Amino acid sequence: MSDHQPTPEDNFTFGLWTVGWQGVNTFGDAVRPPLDPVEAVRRLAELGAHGVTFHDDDLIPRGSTTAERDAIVARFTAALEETGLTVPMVTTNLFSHPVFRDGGFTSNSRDVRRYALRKVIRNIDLAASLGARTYVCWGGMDGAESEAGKDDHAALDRLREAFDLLCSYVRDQGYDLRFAIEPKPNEPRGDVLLPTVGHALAFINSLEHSEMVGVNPEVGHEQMAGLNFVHGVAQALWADKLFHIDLNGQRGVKYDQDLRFGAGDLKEAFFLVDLLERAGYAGPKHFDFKPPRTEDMSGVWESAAACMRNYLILKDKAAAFRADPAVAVALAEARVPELSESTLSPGESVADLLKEDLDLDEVGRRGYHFERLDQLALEHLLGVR
Ligand code: GLT
Ligand code: MN
Ligand code: MN
Repeated sequence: MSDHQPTPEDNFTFGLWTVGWQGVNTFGDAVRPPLDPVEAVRRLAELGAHGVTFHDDDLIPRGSTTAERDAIVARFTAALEETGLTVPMVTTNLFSHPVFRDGGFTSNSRDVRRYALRKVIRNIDLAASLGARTYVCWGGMDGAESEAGKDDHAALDRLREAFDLLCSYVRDQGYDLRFAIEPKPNEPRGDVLLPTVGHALAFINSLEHSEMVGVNPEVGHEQMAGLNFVHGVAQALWADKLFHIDLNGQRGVKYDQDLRFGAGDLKEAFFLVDLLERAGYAGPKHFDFKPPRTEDMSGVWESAAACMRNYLILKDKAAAFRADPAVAVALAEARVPELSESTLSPGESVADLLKEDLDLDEVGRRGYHFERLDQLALEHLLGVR
């Protein structure tokens, strides 16, 4: 039985903007002091994390000179070397500055779109130099409050143009880097482009180098749209597109809560961990949460540690569920393994299919006993089995 203490082998990662969130929101001022990225690196390493991620502006304040930038990167790199923490993913801030008020890659202003691309390209160079393998693109400002001001067809064309250009840049440089699109239905825009995993997957198929682009689904973002996150992740895995994942918690259809992982919909968190572990997902398990404004810095670190601990607890619970003989019986009674059999046997034809008949009365009476299975899952989660 593990003690649920994370180690770097667990591949847990955190954004600088998560533990560094000062708590500024629409209604409230900052409640916590700025967090030095080097302090974040040291504390995350002490807690057992594997890596740290950042937006360009999280590490290098806007307006820094080249000399200042170099000094910041050197100091940060030294902290990484000292602690062994890695940088598996990097992303770009295309949302805070007023120029991005109508988006980055899809702003109606062509000069803003060109600036957004330059900002990403410069940060891709830094990402590659730090050994990052994934570059996340969250286009939170790429959207609209009114259909009147946005030509969606043109916006999708511009989005495709941006990804085609970024993919060819990465190829030309010979970087070992893939992109992961992060969907979100709304916030900060009234409606965001590519609002769900499904929209993103369909868009990716239209790209010139679609093999270089996957998704970075976030628990709360699908749940904000009332969707089942586990189903979204399952489809991303099925499409071989789960390049990265943002783990956090959300309670229902409301603003983006970014609770610590495990808070919010605990049962969906259980089935998510079950899915990721059984699928052998080997990418970073990245926590994108916001420690609530009620917390001081000690509460921030407690909250970060709890994200990892909850994942490991759920991993044990899910493994125990799968190993339970009563679950094996219930799965068989629920005909779950039967879904993995192809519907037509090899060599069978449509003619063979048409020959058959089904006793509708008898098969219509068949119960599936999913309640038994679900209750077994719940009892494992509740710790009574
Ligand atoms: C922002 C957003 C997150 C994204 C980050 C990546 S920034 O905090 O709410 O979901 O993952 O740009
Ligand atoms: Mn979020
Ligand atoms: Mn996120």
